[in-house]
Amino acid sequence: MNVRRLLALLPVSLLLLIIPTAPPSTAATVVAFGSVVPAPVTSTAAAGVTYGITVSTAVYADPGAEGVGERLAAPLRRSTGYPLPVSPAPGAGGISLLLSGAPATVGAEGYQLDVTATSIVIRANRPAGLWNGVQTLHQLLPVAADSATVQPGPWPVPGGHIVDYPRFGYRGAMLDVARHFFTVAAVERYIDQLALYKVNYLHLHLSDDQGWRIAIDSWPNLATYGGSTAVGGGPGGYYTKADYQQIVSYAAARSVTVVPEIDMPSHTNAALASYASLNCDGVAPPLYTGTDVGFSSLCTAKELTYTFIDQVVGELAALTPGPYLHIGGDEAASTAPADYAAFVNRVQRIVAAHGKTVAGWHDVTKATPLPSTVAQYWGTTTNDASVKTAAQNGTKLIMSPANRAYIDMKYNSRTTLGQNWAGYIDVKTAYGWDPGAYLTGVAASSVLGVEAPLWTETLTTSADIDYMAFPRLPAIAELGWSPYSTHNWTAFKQRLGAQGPRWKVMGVNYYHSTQISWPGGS
Ligand code: IFG
Repeated sequence: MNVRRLLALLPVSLLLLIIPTAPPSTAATVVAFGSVVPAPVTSTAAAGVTYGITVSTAVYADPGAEGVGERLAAPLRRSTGYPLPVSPAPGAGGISLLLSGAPATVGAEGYQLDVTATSIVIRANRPAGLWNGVQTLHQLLPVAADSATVQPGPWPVPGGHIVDYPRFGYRGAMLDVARHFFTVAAVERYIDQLALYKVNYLHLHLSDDQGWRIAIDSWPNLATYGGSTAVGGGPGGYYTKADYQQIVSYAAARSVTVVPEIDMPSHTNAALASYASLNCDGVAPPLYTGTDVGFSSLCTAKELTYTFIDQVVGELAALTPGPYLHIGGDEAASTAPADYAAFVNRVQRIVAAHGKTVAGWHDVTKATPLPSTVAQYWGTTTNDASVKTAAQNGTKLIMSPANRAYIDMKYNSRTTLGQNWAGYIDVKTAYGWDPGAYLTGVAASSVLGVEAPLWTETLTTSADIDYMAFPRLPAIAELGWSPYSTHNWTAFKQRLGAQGPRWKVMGVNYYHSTQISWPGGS
């Protein structure tokens, strides 16, 4: 009996199972080699050359690069359906992650990427460099590679050569989990998004007037009571130590270092409400669910305050492998200036005693910063006398000017989420400045890098985070990574637009800024 007659005997339903009804095969468009954000130091496309990832493609990783290899392969297995084994290097063809042969110029975080018709090779001096090279490769994959379900191929990667390394070592994002609490999963989701743009620090604003978000064994009410609400009176929440360690290790596996912040002496109502003894008058204020700032202050005159800080900082430092512990220090309107300076000077020594480098909002330059203390600039002017003096005395800065980098600011008057006290920040504004030459009298050598703070008075969901962070966070990330010689709005907005189709596949709820042309209406 011939096949035709056999098929004719089969019920239609079974036939449909047999005949591959492949979805309309969208021949994967090859991503433009020059569309990477942040812009690499050097990037040369090999016209007409593509590498095709196939069912037989393997990842070859040098010792120490296996984790990076696995994090490259895992999402690709999900979207291609291919096995994509990670095997010890060397290997012929395939995707090689090598810790030798990189130019010395790429330093600890840079890499060299070569895509030819027969292989993809990423070379770096450190795993962090390979990780950054993998982020660039990630952006060169067809956007379908970010699909959560198996997609039909092909999987072409554009050919070319890149040598790349960062301008600044500190390329951060801050998430305020105090005004509104965000789950471990939501934070991990944000880390995945940040990593794609080579952000390497995540500053978590863990405490404020409206919430205390990290369990401290020696002061248990901080989390259980101080973490029980939020702006607007919602249920709040907090991280157990295990939760915080999960965030830290998830971040570390993606070359992101967590910077925890316990804001003090102001922005402390949640702590003061949790323990009457912390208050100068021995009376605990009620929990606070509004959005005012500057009304609270730890009791700088009480010795218990410093015992409290020592124990909180000690427990947090023990959970934090990163070098920095952020003490906040902002908006201390309810602390007399002399008391504020004495308080900050003493707290810096407590943090240092626990082996951490102090970071603080630039208000701490009103005290006497330790030589190693890092001041985070959040002003809206380009001239700040105390910051200039501190920088000239050796203080290093993280640049977060509120009218450029505060991505909780509205894009424009029509943006429903966010605030506008620092003005509107559209994409061009977020991109249009040079962190190394922003403050009068502050040399580029004083600048460690940049950070995009996302305050959450008005934000409650991951979709809200997406909307405010994208597309502005990649702009800040580019300012942190790319040479200023590549700074060009016309070129940047083209590369930024090319990210849109990938964000769509990733399910990122990004703002379709009218300053950007989004290909395919993505
Ligand atoms: N300023 C406050 C934040 C937050 C912010 C919202 C700093 C350092 C306004 N302090 O920014 O707590 O309320 O844009």
